[in-house]
Amino acid sequence: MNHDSPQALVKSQYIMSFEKITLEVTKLAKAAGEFMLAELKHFDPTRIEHKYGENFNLVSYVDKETETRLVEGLSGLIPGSGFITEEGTVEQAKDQDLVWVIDPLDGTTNFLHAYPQFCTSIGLLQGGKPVAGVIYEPFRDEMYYTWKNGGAWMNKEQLVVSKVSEIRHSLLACGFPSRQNQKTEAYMDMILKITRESHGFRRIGSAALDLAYTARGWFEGYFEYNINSWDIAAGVLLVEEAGGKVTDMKGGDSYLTNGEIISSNGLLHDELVRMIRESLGE
Ligand code: LIP
Repeated sequence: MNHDSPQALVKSQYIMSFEKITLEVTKLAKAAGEFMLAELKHFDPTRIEHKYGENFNLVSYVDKETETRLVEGLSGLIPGSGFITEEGTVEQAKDQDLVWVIDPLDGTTNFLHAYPQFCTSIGLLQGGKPVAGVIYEPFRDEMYYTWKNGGAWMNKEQLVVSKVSEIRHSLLACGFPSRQNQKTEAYMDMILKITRESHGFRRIGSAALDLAYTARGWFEGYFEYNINSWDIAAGVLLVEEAGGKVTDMKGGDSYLTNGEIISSNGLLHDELVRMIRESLGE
């Protein structure tokens, strides 16, 4: 794909194509990553805050300041666009057609422990459907970007999902919900079962990177529940544009709203959905 080939949006009044918008967003993501790395050098742990009074639900001024900077830059890219953001530093979208969905620092707990797997994740929805996405992992200086029908890219290299077609030959990723609920025991039993029937799991602590690593073929699949739209809005399009598949845990397409996601290379998706639904009794 020639990045310079303008692709005017058919039904859009915007002068920039999603391709050009995406490439502009990579510049904002890069600046956000540089800010995170600079702050990490002298981060004071006494500045860790707890959301909702929960010990495991962490945030800091780095998340909030990064979000503020991204919102300022994105507002100029598409005037009148709406925002759905993890830290709520801006009025949240109501009925705008184009909406940015932002996790300014995905992998917050990793960052606060100086564990180097975190990123910034910026998705763009049109009519509630992903049309562009950028994920930047500053420690590896790896920029993932995608736009609808434009392919999935990392530092100008086109991404393609893995060709492994059976769970028993797969490496998977998952997230563990921090809050206990009625599914937790069945979910953990399922993790144990699938661990034995695959090559194992990796739990990164960043949904956006789980999706990016699935798009680049490192993982054959990633799933999680109790996940937020801002964690996955950019990564779901990246996986689909790399040839993969994304559904909710019932095999439907409500993953941006119902807090459940299963993503994969597409080849073993049905098997993964079946195993998860059997384990959760759904
Ligand atoms: C994180 C998600 C991850 C989940 C963590 C946390 P945050 O987002 O990306 O998949 O397992 O509990 O929610 O809070 O670092 O932006």
